[in-house]
Amino acid sequence: MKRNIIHIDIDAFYASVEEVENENLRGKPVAVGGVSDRSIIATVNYKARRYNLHSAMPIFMAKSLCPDLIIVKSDMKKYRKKSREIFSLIKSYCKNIEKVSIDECYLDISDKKDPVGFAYMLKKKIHEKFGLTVSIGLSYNKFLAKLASDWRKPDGFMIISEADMPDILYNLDIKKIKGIGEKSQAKLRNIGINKVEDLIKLDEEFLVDMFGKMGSEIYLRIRGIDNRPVETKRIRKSMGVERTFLDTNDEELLKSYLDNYSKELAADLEKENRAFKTLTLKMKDSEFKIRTFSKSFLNPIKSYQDIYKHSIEIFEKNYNKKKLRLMGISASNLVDFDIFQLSFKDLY
Ligand code: TTP
Repeated sequence: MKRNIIHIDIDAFYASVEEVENENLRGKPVAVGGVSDRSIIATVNYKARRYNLHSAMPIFMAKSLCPDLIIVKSDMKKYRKKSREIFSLIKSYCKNIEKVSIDECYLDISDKKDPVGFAYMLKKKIHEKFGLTVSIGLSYNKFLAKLASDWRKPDGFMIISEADMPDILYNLDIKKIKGIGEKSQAKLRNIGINKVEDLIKLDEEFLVDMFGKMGSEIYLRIRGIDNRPVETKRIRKSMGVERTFLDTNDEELLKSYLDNYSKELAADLEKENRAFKTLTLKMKDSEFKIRTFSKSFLNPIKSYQDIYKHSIEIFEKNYNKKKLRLMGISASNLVDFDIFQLSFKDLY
């Protein structure tokens, strides 16, 4: 049976939340991030995007491109709370919801008689209650719904039907396909493959050779095929935080990022009442080479202090002084904290 799936993405999320809260910001270019020149931007509003500002850009660079830029210090607690409120409003209209990030979700609305009307109704309700605009994509699978929501940002609505699919997909640049990283893009462009219409000529084996398991996925996606269900009760196998930043080998700065990530990860674990037994540090250097290092614990951990201490330990042991452009930490081997406490108590 043909499904109807929508992907909802809040526009310039953190910046929009700040604009709604403070009317002095409206109509002006706004960035949310760290406030010092050495820090980077989390996001910018659409006004600031006109100056070519974007996420992960260092503040000093953003200021030089847009001298009138207003920088607001990010407040994760506030954005998390807002995100919970928005998702709970959406959930009151559709239970088949899969949250994929702080500001994005999929809904399976195959049971709704008027999917277009439903999508517009949701846009209106979210705007009325929170003053925020969202972009929505409607299609018959998750991959195309996400592609559609990205198409007409901000405040967009786009439908990709089966009939539209070839025109939209085949013209797409290969960089738009998830799983094709910058290195692979360069290799493909070298052999004259720039668009999906070129990529589609390659057989599955070639793609598997090039991308591993992901190759089969890419093979299907570029043909508009994606059978993944909207998973309403996704059991998370891991939780993590990662960010791209301006290439640096400044160890103090890198450690300060780990400090921030540890706080964020601890807050996420707290919210989901989880602890974990394996911590992984990921480092991507300026040549895009990724290295990961893990450490496992007999007793699960969850506090900011523990996460920070072990992240620093893994970092100090393995950092090779090369300039990094991305770093992340993730928690796996997750355990439910209540169960953990229970079994712990039972033992003593
Ligand atoms: P996105 O959905 O990627 O971006 P956005 O909502 O700001 O803008 P768009 O309208 O293009 O969707 O990210 C959601 C939030 O996550 C964003 O508001 C800030 C945060 N974020 C970071 O902190 N660092 C990053 O590098 C990115 C991409 C996002």
